Amino acid sequence: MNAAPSTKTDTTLTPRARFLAAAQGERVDRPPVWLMRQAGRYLPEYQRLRAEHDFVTCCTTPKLSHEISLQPWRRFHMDGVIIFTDILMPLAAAGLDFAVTEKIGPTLAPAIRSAADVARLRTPNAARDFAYLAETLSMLRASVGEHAAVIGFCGAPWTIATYMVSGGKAADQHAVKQWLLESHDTRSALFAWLEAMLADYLVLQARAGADVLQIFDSWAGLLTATEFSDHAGAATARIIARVRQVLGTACPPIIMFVQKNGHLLREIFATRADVISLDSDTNFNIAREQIQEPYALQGNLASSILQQGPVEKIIDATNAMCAAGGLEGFIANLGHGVHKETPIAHVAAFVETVKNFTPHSSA
Ligand code: 1CP
Repeated sequence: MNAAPSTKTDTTLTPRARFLAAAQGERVDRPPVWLMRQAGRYLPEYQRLRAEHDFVTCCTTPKLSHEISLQPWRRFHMDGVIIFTDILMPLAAAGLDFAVTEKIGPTLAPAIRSAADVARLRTPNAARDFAYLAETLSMLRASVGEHAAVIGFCGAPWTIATYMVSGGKAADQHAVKQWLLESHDTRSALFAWLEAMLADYLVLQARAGADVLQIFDSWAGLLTATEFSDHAGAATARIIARVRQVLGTACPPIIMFVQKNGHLLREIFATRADVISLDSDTNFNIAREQIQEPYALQGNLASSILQQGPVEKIIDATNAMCAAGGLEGFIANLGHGVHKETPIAHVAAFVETVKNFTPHSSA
């Protein structure tokens, strides 16, 4: 990708070093691998813990969130371990009532419908209100050492806003999008509040031990390219600039995820994230042609293939994905998250295939 890429193909490359090198666009021995939503409901050991503790307790108790983050890693040894929490968790510190319940999903109350509602939100004090998160991250950093990169994350303002104005999972994302686009005062007040809070939240995670940061803008793929760059992308770009300004050279690589992103690649690039996560409909070569600058990519096996299998199909599709992604600036992942019904053997096949990948695997 770079004109004269530095090459890290040494067989002693640790998983953490491999992940960081790929995120910075460098050449590595094989692609690093992890899965979005790798911790959670497809794992029986997660289900057992959740039967005993509610979701918020799992996130705010470092012993539990550390354990849940490590559950998938103990089984599969991915190159990255993502901290167990949720994009909506920081809102609990703002005085909103947040819960996750079976069948309903996440709920937030009260819903935000005006600039006056935004003015009533408490601005979290990161060091105090997210101390539990810092503790979990430093425990994870100590537990995995060089054997994995620790991934911190947040939701992007656009996606978090869709949950805040709906009081949870939106029944109709198109209606929420329209409402947010038309409600200028509420949107600008809410985005300003979210940007400040999320920048502090990411800085805290980096200082506590996150090696990489991912920003999830799951619902921004419903926007047109212009709407994205005017609103969702602009807000994320300001957060990224702020985090880099505060952390300087210690700033971890930042991965940007949008669920449906084929029409937004240039606009996502403009946020200045280090890595763009591609959905399963977008081809790596097309993405590289569109961006035309050295750039790291992540993705993009379809979560439905991982769920449905069979294993031979997963192996073939994963090898094809790695061949297209290449050894330079590519992180192997799914196009979106692991589905709850995914068999464990399928996840194992995916991770193993990437770990055994050589440029000849998909010949
Ligand atoms: O036990 C349970 O029922 C909880 C289900 C669950 C889990 C396991 C929720 C509620 N959140 C999480 C953890 C989570 N969420 C993680 C950490 C685990 C990991 O990745 O391994 C992460 C990164 C998220 C991110 C997240 N939450 C996103 C962005 C990614 C995506 O999937 O698009 C979104 C949109 C959410 C909101 C949310 N929280 C929970 C659910 C079920 C949802 C989706 C709701 C919806 O469909 O609108």
